[in-house]
Amino acid sequence: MAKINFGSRLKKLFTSPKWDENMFEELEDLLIGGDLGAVTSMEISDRLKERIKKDKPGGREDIQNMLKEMLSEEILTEEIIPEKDKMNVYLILGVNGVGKTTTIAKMAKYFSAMEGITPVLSAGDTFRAAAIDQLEVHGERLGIRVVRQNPGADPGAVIFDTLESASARSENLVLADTAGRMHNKANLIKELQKIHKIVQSKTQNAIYKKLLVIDATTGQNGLRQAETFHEAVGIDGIILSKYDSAAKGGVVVPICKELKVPFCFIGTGENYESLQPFDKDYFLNTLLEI
Ligand SMILES: Nc1nc2c(ncn2[C@@H]2O[C@H](COP(=O)(O)OP(=O)(O)OP(=O)(O)O)[C@@H](O)[C@H]2O)c(=O)[nH]1
Ligand SMILES: [Mg+2]
Repeated sequence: MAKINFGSRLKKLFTSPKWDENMFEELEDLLIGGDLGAVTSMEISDRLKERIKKDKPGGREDIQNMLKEMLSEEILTEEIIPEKDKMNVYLILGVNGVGKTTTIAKMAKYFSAMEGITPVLSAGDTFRAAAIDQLEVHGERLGIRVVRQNPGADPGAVIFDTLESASARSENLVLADTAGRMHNKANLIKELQKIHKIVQSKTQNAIYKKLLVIDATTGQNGLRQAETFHEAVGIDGIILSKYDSAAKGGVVVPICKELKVPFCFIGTGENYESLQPFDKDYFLNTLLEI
């Protein structure tokens, strides 16, 4: 979308004096432009039309709230809380640049504040030397141990090592980084499937989750990323990153609708504190400028 925000445009549309056929056509276009996808946009627009006929809203705010309610019904969320008495392993996935490594650091800080949870970071992105260093810097700043090997090492082996040493040290939360880039997409998928197999074989008594990071600013592409990763290894939860940079993120709705995978965290900035459990109210109020 161009410069004006999705939420502002919706507000302007709902302020119009007549809620006629034209408005719903424009609404559908706006929703598509807001990354809700063609099918969802049409459905939502039709449902809102019915609802307006039936419930006779008093004005713009009423319609905004009707839309919010409809979108809220489509969004799945789940709070992720590690279990103290078990080994918890979270494999963080996503294409390059979405915010995986930063999110791991934020999660480490977030979870280490919970009583009885001791995180350890696993430098599973061995594809780039800088990725290992980046994780190590976060670990140093946060005072959290990082398990690493040399660049080019087998990521599965790094994560395997992390699990072994974490068990020996009574650390109970492994946050594992992964590469978002390989020579090509098929390679990336194959590599992830390999890592997944290793972790799975090693975590029969652990709580193992594969969490995908989606960048809020990438638009419809986010749905394709989610489909690809879900098909390759199965995703247990999604983290929406960079929700601070623009009022974009409509893609959350078609992702939930299509894949039935819940959103668990929302990232709203570059510092360690900018991570919260995914709250639908916050998400939708920001998206719709309510
Ligand atoms: N504004 C904003 N920036 C973020 C957020 N999360 C991450 N970033 C920034 O996004 C950039 C990429 O973050 P990384 O954590 O390195 O992303 P990555 O997915 O690990 O990237 P690769 O390892 O290259 O695949 C960095 O400049 C981060 O500071 C967020 O929630 N908000
Ligand atoms: Mg990274």
